[in-house]
Amino acid sequence: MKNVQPKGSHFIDGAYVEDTAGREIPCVYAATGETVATLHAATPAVVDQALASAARAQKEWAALAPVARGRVLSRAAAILRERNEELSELESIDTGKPIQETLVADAASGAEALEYYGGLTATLTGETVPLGGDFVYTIREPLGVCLGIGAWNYPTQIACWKAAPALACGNAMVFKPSEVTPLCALKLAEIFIEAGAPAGLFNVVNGYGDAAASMVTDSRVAKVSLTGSVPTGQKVYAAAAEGMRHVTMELGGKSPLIIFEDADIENAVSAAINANFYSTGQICSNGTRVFVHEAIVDEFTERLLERTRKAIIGDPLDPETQIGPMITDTQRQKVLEYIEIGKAEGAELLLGGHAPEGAGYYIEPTVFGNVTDEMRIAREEIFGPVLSILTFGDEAEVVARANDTEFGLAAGLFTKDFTRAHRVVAQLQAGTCWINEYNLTPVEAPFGGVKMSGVGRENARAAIEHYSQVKSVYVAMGDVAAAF
Ligand code: TXE
Repeated sequence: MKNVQPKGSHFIDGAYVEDTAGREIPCVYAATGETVATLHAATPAVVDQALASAARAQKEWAALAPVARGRVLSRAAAILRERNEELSELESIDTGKPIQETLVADAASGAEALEYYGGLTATLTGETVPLGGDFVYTIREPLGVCLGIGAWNYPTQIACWKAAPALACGNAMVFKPSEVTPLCALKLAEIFIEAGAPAGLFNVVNGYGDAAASMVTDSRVAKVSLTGSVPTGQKVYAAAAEGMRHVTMELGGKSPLIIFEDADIENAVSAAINANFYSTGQICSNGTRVFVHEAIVDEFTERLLERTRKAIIGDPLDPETQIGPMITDTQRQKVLEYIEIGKAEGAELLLGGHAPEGAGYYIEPTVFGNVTDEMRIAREEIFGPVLSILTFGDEAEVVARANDTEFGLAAGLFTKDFTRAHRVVAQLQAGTCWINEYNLTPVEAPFGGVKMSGVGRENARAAIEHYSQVKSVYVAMGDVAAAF
């Protein structure tokens, strides 16, 4: 294993920073259980240094011409692309995701976000509102210092999805990665400096939840964007409310994937595979409740099992590997418990369900049949490679059942009937829907949840609304009327 120990645990004001007084953060390679790097959680002094330098850099950054800010983002995108191979390898070590995924889905997706917002930066303007003589003009202003808090499934992508729109709007960002994937965001911080960003504009503070919590309520923080679980989202949202801070919450899901009787079965099976087994099932928008019309459920299930049996589980750094380990042993245990719950609830275990012998936090891709709506495996976010097949008879029934969840992140459907596709999508309670696809999240499209899955939107122009505020300026062209 190559040496991945960073020069310091944090990246602040343009340089690596270390404070060994902070609690240890072991970075464990999930494929072997080996500790590949040891970092230290941020102490209050480190947190203070990060916020102070971000506040300083934000003023300098916001004073630049927008086109100059955009150029820095575009350069950062180009560097991510040039280093894609090296960054993908690090991502695979940090997360355990297969290299064949990380080569196309992580630094590459981060680069797209930076390209998109790099181009958008100089187009962000206010408007003029005529009032018949007097007029109003608006100024789109940055919020200030934004705090990004990341989950462990997509450390590079999450950092870029938050940083790119934040910086485009003239903000600075302090990013707190998940404690189980502390490595990748540090590289992004290096790249921003190389791309010409002022020192302090994008700082990385590693630590546990308490380090992030201490920043959520700091008076220097104007906005908090979290990707994580619903319980953490509730805590962070409530804490941010105290100071009336802006928030974006990208939280969990239990999304439906509906396969109608006229669907193209091979495409539907491909989508179900992507919606459940990509990144070993550790994706918030996964379509884990696969509703299949009763007329085709046997054919669909047979093809799904046939194809899933061929999945290559193995070393994430082997280009042949399609399924890597879970992120941690704790997460694997949680998933194994859900598999036991599913069996006890009467679901039929059709495939997998076991943790293979040997090192690493592996778990077989698992398929349950005969799942019913009230089972916990159909109601709770498992966050692992567990697919549940539920059957349905008609459209109104499946729409009602698909919506019968506290979550609302995503939904997908397969049909050749376009009238039905649009009719059903209009009724689905989800922030992102796919027709005859699943889990594609291009930067050009807004992404985010409804109900308990979150508030705000990432990506696209929609994110600009969540990283800026509008000032209205009334301009009088005549005398002031007063009563006396
Ligand atoms: O997430 P958390 P964890 C789900 C998934 C998983 C479970 C727990 O089901 O099993 O969540 O994972 C920081 N104030 N998802 O523990 O706790 C924390 O340090 C401020 C789904 O990793 O939500 C980390 O950086 N910050 C999800 C981030 O929040 C706090 C992706 C997320 O941690 C904090 C990840 C606090 N009080 C997990 N407590 C998805 N749907 O995408 C923790 N953090």
